[in-house]
Amino acid sequence: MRRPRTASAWLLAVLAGGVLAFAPLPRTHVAPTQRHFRIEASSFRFTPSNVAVNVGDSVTIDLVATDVVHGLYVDGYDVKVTADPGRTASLAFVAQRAGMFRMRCSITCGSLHPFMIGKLHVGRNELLWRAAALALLMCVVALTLTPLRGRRP
Ligand SMILES: [Cu+2]
Repeated sequence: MRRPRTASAWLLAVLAGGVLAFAPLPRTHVAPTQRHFRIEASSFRFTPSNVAVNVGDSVTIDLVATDVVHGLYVDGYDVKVTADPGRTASLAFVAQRAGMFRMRCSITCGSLHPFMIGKLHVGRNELLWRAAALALLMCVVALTLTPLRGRRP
């Protein structure tokens, strides 16, 4: 039979897990700013392929096509730009939605075109921090509630 102390410890662990997974995080106030990126598009990659901004930032991306015509389409924001070879084309938008969004080439540029993908990170990665906190909680629960081998029940 399980002791009441163990049962209440499990209940506490489940409640703490619920709070970590679903409680709204405190807002860290970061003043919106202008963010300017230069992204080189070549077959079949964006350089840099990851850009990170904060929610509310005004984002300008200068897309430079180095070999053939390339485009850049940001999923979730529905904005795109096309750059001719050797030319730079600019795209501007305000990053109002938090999350991770794919940047895809919008021009069929060759056989590996579908793999020409980058990422736009807007705001902090809450999912990652919640997952890390839950993993830490599970480790603490496992260490404190699992009886040690040889210990009498
Ligand atoms: Cu392409």
